[in-house]
Amino acid sequence: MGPAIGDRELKRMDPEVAGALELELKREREFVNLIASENYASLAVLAAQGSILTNKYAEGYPGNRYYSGCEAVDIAERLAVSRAKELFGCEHANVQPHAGVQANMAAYVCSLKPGDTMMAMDLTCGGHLSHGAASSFSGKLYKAVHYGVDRETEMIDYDLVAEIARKEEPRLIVAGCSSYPRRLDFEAFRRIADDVGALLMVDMAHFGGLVVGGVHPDPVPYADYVTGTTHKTLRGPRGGLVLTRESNRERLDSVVFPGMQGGPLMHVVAAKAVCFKEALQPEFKLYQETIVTNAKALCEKMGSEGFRIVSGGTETHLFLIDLRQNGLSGKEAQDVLESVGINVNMNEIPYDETPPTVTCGIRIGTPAVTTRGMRPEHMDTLGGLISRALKEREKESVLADVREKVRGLLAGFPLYPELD
Ligand code: DSN
Repeated sequence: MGPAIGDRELKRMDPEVAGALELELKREREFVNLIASENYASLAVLAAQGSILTNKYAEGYPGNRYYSGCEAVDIAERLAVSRAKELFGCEHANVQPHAGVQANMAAYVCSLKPGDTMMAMDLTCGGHLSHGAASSFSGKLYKAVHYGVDRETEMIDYDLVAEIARKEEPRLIVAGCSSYPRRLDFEAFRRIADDVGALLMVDMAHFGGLVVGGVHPDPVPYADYVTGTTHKTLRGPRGGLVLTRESNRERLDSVVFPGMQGGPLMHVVAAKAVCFKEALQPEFKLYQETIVTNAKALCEKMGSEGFRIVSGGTETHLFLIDLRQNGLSGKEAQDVLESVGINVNMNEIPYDETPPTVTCGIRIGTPAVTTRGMRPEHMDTLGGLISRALKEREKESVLADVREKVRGLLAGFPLYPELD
């Protein structure tokens, strides 16, 4: 019952899918992954996620299910809930949301009626689609208003957030982002929410691991609901979770099931329990600290190479480069870097007017390379290679040389050697 990648039965029964898994393993090994939202789950997480628990229906909650035979999955879910509570120091955790958007939806349904006003970070300034973007359910069901970042500093101006809140009187304020490189001030958000009688939700999908590691402020004491994902900086299975106070427990649990979801993905819930156990180990704190020092080191290197860093730096696991002065779009930069074995993602920069399929910037994050074992000195090398590839992108000989050097760098950081 190991991870599916090594499963002989899969190769026998479905060589095409087995081939896709093998191709993905090769790709993950041969590329430097700087996509800020990705990571490499442990073999223990993969084993739980690729397990027989996928067979079980378990609508309801431990001890109170709509199916018989839930003894084993109850153990897994109770472990996941109690470990999440210990990890984040919260009163209640719901570990059933299938993903981050479902976790956000649960917090919205708990807090809002259709048509109510919610206020969140603007998409181009670092917010997420599910924070009220017009194309998302959140922008269709609720009246979404947004705050952004200051055009000069490219950081949140909390006085301006307060001013917009007083004008719009939202029922819910959302703090959280997917491409904002600075720490969030939850005390300020709480003050603003209290001032206008709003609830406060924090979406820590990106920085949940940093919170555990003590390298990002902790939202739990301030927020009514904290939502998150387990597969980014937390390095677990693809999934979501919601934390709240005991007084909101019944409401939240009934909103997730039967309100929004049917059977929970018990194999994923079990893998979340494993992820939380890993995150409770002392070395996880060091891992999170290194993610941030790596991000700072790479960001400084890119700055010293003459690239414009949005907001002038980073305090988290990610940073953004504004490429307008370099004469290429985010999409072009993403493609050039992919051609030399480096994955980043094109990303809008604050007040970007290009389509999201083009963009003026790229987002760079260090959770995955840190899992792979890289340290600040490697960020210096990597930054030099990224810079050379982008600046000399027209010269095939330079790109070939960079590609070779990327391969050489990765040789020192084997990935999933046990899966051979
Ligand atoms: N797609 C994720 C990210 O890359 O930030 C957020 O859902």
